[in-house]
Amino acid sequence: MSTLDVTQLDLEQITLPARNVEAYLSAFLRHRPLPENLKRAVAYGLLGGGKLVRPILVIRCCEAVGGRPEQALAPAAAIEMVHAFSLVHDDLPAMDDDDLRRGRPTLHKQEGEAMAVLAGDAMLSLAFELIATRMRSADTAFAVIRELSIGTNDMIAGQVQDTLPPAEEIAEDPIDRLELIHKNKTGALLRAACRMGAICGGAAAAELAALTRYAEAVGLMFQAVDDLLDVTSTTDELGKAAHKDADQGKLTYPGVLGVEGTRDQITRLHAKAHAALESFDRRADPLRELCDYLAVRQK
Ligand code: GRG
Repeated sequence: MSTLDVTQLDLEQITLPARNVEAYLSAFLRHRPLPENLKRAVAYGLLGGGKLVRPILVIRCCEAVGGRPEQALAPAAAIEMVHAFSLVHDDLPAMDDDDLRRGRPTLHKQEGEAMAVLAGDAMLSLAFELIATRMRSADTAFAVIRELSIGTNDMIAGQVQDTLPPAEEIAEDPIDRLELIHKNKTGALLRAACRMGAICGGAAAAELAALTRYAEAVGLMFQAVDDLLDVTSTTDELGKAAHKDADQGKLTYPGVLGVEGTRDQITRLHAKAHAALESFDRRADPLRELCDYLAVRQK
């Protein structure tokens, strides 16, 4: 994997669905009556600068099982709202206390703490409103809401395990503990994204199971890369504070496995994600390429 060169990947092609999702979110916000200052805050936290990895996964998983991208657009937009909510709340002084996100001031720095709390709250509930009001099939909407609510709650559990560890020890071995936290904090939403997309595309049980395996490997890999970048990149390159994990005494892949060990782990997880897609045809190629990109991303 380390031989893979990010400049050889067709990023335009891989991220194609992202622009539709941004346009969809922007139109949804424009038409949804809300106080103007709340709308501005939600738009600031939600649009412009994110990689839109989760919505891309939703749409590409839908396509991998034979669905059309439009079938997955509302769920794709919804999961980006949940993700944006988590970032806005994570940046608050009561949590990570960050000033910089996506290369600009965090929402609470821009609009104040109260508005950041409320905008995060609004994004979370607007996500579910979007699915419930925009999806044609009530059965699919129900299944998608099930996945997104479970994913969101597992992500919150992961945040608690990471930042407010429960009194009972969640795992003895540091690598088990690390994987449990990241499976929840980062992995749960990526897993929900893949499952939501697969459901929208009408996946068979075996396809859903395979895409879940893909998502779980990509989820851990995503975090291992994130931990590595925190150590190896600058704040300017990342658009958010670098070297924060070690400063906060967080359990990280480089902290447990070292930098080289983390690179090996990324290679293993990358192979695992590809193996999960073995039974899929060319319609899963965008998922293969996305996995390649996520292994070598620089921000
Ligand atoms: C506050 C409920 C609550 C949860 C917070 C998202 C999160 C959980 C914490 C943020 C810190 C962190 C390192 C989370 C792991 C997930 C992660 C790497 C998020 C960043 O996602 P990207 O890289 O962000 O997809 P962009 O900016 O591209 O959208």
